[in-house]
Amino acid sequence: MMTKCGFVAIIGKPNSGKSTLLNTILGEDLSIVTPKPQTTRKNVLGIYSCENIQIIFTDTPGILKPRYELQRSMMGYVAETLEATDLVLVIVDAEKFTEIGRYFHSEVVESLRSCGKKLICVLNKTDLFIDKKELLPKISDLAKSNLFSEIIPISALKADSITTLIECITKNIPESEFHYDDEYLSNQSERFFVAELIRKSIFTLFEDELPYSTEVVIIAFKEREHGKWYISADIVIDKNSQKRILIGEKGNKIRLLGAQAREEIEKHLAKPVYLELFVKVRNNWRNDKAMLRSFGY
Ligand SMILES: Nc1nc2c(ncn2[C@@H]2O[C@H](COP(=O)(O)OP(=O)(O)OP(=O)(O)O)[C@@H](O)[C@H]2O)c(=O)[nH]1
Ligand SMILES: [Mg+2]
Repeated sequence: MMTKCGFVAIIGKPNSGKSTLLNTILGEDLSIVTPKPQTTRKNVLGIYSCENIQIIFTDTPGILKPRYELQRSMMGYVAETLEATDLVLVIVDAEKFTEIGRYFHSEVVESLRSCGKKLICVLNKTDLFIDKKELLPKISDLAKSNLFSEIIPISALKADSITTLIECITKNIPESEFHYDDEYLSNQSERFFVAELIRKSIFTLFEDELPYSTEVVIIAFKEREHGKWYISADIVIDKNSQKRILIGEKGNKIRLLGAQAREEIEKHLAKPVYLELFVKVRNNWRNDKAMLRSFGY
């Protein structure tokens, strides 16, 4: 049987719904989603296999102008992904989009134009429009930009037009053997996904700067045949003053965080888990290259 297999990058601005789209396509909460921008910090690989088609998606951090070293390496992931891909999905938030020049910085438009890859524009969040006619001027502006070979309106959240998108991707990937066994959903470790789930709980429980100045490092990950798996993690913050907020009155906040994260992790691993969290202060880690390297950036 003829098989097709290709690498597809998912790029776009923060909060446009890249991770939601990946999860909807895979039917699994693989990449963390929160209402806050800049949730995704590292690439997340997700493998879709169906009959004779395999699509290897890379979800990337949202495109932004870097202010920290951390954000600079986040943008490094986007650039790297663009190089090693067969096809690029550019996710555009239909609610925020009016015209291309206002939506994307001109540098972004130029690098899209010169990247030499086929670009498919995915106009997301169409569920927010009761009158779909309001999408027409947006689609026509996107078409006028001459950047995209196709423009596909979808709702990642409501799983609207996902089949159309998959068909369009399938047309644009090469004939090839599968790269991965069709049972794999990702090639990334459980440790990575567990750290992401703890980060997700931090993003949902805390406001303002705190989620952005926090990193999670898995210290121990012990799988057990019988009984609970043991996982311990450091929550790294960049100022001593954040400790009080993270821990809360008599430890109520960190307990809540632990309980919420443990629930998510148990769901993900389908195993009972004992989770221990430690708070560590690493001053200004977001601008410390050596520290960032040790965190895997
Ligand atoms: N109404 C609506 N909301 C959506 C849709 N897709 C995503 N969202 C919401 O948009 C927010 C951001 O979604 P994410 O998937 O985390 O966005 P992202 O592009 O991965 O964001 P970063 O990782 O920060 O770059 C979440 O609150 C989602 O529920 C959609 O199709 N419709
Ligand atoms: Mg994301």
